[in-house]
Amino acid sequence: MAKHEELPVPVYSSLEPVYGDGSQLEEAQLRFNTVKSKFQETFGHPPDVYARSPGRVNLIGEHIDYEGYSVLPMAIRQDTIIAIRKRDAGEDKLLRITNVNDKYSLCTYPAEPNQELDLKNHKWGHYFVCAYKGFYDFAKVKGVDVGAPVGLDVIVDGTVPTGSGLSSSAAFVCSATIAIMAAFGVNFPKKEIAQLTCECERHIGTQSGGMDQAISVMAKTGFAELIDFNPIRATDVQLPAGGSFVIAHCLAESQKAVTAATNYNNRVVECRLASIVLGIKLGMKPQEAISKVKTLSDVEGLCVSFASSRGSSDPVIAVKEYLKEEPYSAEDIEKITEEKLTSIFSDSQSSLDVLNAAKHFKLHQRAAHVYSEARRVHAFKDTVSSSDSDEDKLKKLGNLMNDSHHSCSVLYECSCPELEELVKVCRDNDALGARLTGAGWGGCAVALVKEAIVPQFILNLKEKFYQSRIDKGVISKNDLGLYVFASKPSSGAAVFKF
Ligand code: NG1
Repeated sequence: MAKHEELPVPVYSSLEPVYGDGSQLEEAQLRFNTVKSKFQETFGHPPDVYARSPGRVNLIGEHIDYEGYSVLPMAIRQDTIIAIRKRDAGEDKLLRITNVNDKYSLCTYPAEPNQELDLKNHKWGHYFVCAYKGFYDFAKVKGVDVGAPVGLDVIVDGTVPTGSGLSSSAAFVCSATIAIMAAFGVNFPKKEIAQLTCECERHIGTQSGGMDQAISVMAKTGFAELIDFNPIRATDVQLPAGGSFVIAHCLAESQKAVTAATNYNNRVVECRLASIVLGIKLGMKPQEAISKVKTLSDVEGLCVSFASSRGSSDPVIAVKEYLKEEPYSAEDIEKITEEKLTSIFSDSQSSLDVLNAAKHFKLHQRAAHVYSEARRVHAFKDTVSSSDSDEDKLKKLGNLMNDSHHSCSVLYECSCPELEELVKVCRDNDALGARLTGAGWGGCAVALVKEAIVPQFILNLKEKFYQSRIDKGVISKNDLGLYVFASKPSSGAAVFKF
């Protein structure tokens, strides 16, 4: 039997295979009905086809996907639905993108796959254009003739909260890419779509690692997935019985695309610099390191060899030896690389933006986080498949999540005061472990909680974290269910043709 990542995205004629037969189905039916009638009302035609792709919560493995390391997320039930119609050749050649939520106004773009996105003027519709550009690039590479560009009518309905670290952007980009593919009558193996959608999202200007798109496309109901990269692969992970993951928003929004130069992309650049410096310190010629070393995983072998001379297999030993704890200035690094940083990154405008904005670079801390977090992912997977009792497994998983948070907060500095407060409230209220999830700098925390105490745990969070915010008018009491909820592993992307 073909592995599931080798299969194409499933095409269904009813909602049940994705939404089950309970209250989730009812809710989904309502959403699809609204999408269909709004489509007809706006564009004067029904849609040809629908796609949906879910958000995700990352259980462990933060900020290491772009360094080539495995991560361990699960899909959540919140998703993005897209309805699409390919316009006839005689109609306007425009991409018209609207949303069920009036907060997002109609966006119009030319049906031109080579258009440049105006990244300084960020619009929600840009994410659809990322998918559109990526689809044409991919079709070209695959040698698939999809004909001359035609207009597309599109309606979007998303339930993944934005800026929350639950990957609303990947749910949107994946759903859009799959909807476009379905409108053009093509489908590809899921692992290829996972790769393609990751490249799509880079058109928005973040140097995205690929985890979110991979899980959104390849998720399976009932399983978390260990996602490996180069090549992309998903391995089912059955979580121990008796535990539940509660997702809670700290109510600080993390605007990843807008803050890329100082936050997300900054860390990608720091990791690259750390890996080049490590490569040079461990014997590579500066020129060779600059041209060959892209990620910390590229120099892990050298670090491990060094560590073995000290009786260890931990690459962090090399980090401690060769990267100073004090922040590096650009000049400090240039003395080692013998080349200007602006020249090393000359082919990437978003990296040059990082260099422009950065005062200094914390190479030691970032590398120590990445190597230690990569190990925690495997410890998590090994714990799940060990012969320990479920109770012991849950305890160990909780501890790994706590260690991960500490590393994100102290070494990677991607937390914020609201997340710190929320994680503490989770732990003070009997979570086995709690950590920020996703890129951080706002957004959600995920807590591992014994299933039996979930309702009480959520009530405690309401009282200890959310009530004061409700009183201040930050959120309304009625919306609380959007900000704190328990989540089970849900299914991945799908196409619907009714
Ligand atoms: P968020 O911002 O939570 O969707 C981002 C990246 C991931 C990964 C995490 C950090 C995108 C689309 N996603 O996730 O690839 O690097 O941060 O682990 O950029």
